[in-house]
Amino acid sequence: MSTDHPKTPIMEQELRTLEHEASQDLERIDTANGLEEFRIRFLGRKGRFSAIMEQLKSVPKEDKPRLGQLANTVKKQVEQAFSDKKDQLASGGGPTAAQATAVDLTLPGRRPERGKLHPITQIMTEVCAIFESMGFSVAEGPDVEQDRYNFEALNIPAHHPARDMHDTFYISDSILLRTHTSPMQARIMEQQDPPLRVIAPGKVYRCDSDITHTPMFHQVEGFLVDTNVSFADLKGVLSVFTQKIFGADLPLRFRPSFFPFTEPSAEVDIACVICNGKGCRVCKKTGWLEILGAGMIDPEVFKQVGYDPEKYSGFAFGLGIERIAMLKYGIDDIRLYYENDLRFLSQF
Ligand code: 2NM
Repeated sequence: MSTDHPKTPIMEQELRTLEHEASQDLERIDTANGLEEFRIRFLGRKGRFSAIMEQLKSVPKEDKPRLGQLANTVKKQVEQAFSDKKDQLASGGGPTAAQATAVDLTLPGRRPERGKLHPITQIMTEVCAIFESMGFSVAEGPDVEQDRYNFEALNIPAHHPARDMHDTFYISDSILLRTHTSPMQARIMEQQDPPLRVIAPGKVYRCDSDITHTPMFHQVEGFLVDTNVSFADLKGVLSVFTQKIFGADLPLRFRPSFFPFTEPSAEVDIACVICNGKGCRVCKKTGWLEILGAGMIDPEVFKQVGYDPEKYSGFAFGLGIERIAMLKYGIDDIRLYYENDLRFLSQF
């Protein structure tokens, strides 16, 4: 409590002003000379503090302890600020020791998030690598194709009912988006003579959309042509492939089927990878999953590309990458692969 002695409130006011001015002055100082001037002005023998200490002698006795304490506190603060500033200038103007320790430098850094390949790209790469390990080479061709390579050369003439299976996007009467990657194989057979072992990976297009179909999807089709190629060779190659992509000793099943470009043709099933053949939601209680189509190349295709069907035989197969990815990961809606949702994609 202050008394009504005139000097007491004035001194208190003066101390507060001094504190404020000192801190403002210090902030502006950026040279050692400036700092020395500051010291003389505030803390020196004839400085502002000495003057106040002098005045302190003449305040009433009952106010002395309180004002003395206040003067001491303010002086200590100014001295501390002065010494911090001195350190700061000495360390080249960087942060003071107090400022520097305000940040915890021992905290771990923030790592940038790593991107990764799309699951379809991953499976595509894996499938190609397996066939490459069996001596197949990889050929890529145009997504926009001629009717001739997409259909005619593969034994699907105009008005053939098999065209209905393909839900084709036409660009003109004779130009279309390829509905499979086999046009590439017709192109290769037209240009090169057997023996041939080639796979054609890539995007294909069909006007179809539901939980198991998207209008664009990925296929890998492959073929092998030589003398004396048999259905047993096809079975051997496909067994190696399914074992490598789904796991060893997986039972396989060949079911008779029809494709215009192969005869005989088969659809190939693997024992359900989800329930191990017992029957579940994914295999619709059958215990089997269809994973690819295959067959012995139809002599009619050989005639179209100028091979002698009496001399050569071959097999071919085709598989959908999205379908393999769905079975491998137990995904029941194909559209999830194309929604760009990182919560989904980052799991693979
Ligand atoms: C399949 C099923 C069966 C196939 C045939 C050919 C070609 F061009 F060599 F005749 N390439 N791919 C083929 C055969 C594709 O996909 C389900």
